[in-house]
Amino acid sequence: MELVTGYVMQPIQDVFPLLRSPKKIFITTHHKPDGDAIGSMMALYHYLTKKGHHVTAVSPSEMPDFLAWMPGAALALNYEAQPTESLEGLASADLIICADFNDFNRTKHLEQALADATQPKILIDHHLFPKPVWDYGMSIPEKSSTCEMVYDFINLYGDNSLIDLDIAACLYTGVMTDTGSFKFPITTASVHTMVADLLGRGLDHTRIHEEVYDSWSENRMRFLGYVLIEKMEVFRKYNSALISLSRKDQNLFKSQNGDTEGLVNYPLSISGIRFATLITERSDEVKLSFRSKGNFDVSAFAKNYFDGGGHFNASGGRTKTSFIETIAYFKKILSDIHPQ
Ligand SMILES: [Mn+2]
Repeated sequence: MELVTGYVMQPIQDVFPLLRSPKKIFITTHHKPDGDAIGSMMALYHYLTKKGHHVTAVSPSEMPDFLAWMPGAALALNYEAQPTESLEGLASADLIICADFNDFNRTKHLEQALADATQPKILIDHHLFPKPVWDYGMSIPEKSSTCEMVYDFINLYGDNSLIDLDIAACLYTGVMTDTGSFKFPITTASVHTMVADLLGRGLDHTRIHEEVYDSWSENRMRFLGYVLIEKMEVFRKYNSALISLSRKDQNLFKSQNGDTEGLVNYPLSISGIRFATLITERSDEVKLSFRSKGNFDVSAFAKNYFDGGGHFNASGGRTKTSFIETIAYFKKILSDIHPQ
């Protein structure tokens, strides 16, 4: 995987001396956080609190219901609901840690405040092409998840024994969700070694699977049925499928925050489909999610056509173009590029 940045952060080990005395630490993650975002943020929250630091964890937007069970989730601030407390936490912090994103614009409304902050900034992330704005950190696209990197960070500091069941549950959630329950190619042996370590401590992984995947409302299940019957187009010629959801579609089943989570993956279960796209109409923009199997690089695709990025097999983008025009544009690109 080619990384053309020319930008070098101080290695994460250089942060350790800063953590020898109690510090005020601000941790945040990306807007519309997923399991890896909240998992890595809360694992760091528990670990650093245990080390004697004062930690403020801020999610840029509300966390989805399927993560509300996570240990300490109620201790995290939601920037959209608690902007004043969140910004106070940022202003008073000695250090800033950014987990599971590598461009301030992924935090949406926190972007400017982070850019203006003068404290040392630390990155722990596995997306491609970090912006050159962090002082210290780890940016490793070959890692399965930011949670795996937080686990590495704790071990590097020699604190493996501090991993308790709360930290383990947070870490497991992120690695499980970002690897598609351990099936994506990025699920290396080191992922399984980490999971073995967590299970060895008595982690109840079955409960976590149930909390995350078997906590749907009846409406969400019926919404999925509607989407697959009415809203999925399959383009056999291009080994591709598209799901497009207008705002009206999203309101039909009293859909909740998080109900579109994972929809983009369903078409990839159709034999022969290698590229799946979800186009979602939001109030202020149109959002696109891309997933692929095999050799089609959806990170480059998102970057080239939709102002986005992410990983080789999972990425996203956005546009200010209308929903209808976006669908037409997408179909045109599809016939131009012929994904294999
Ligand atoms: Mn991630």
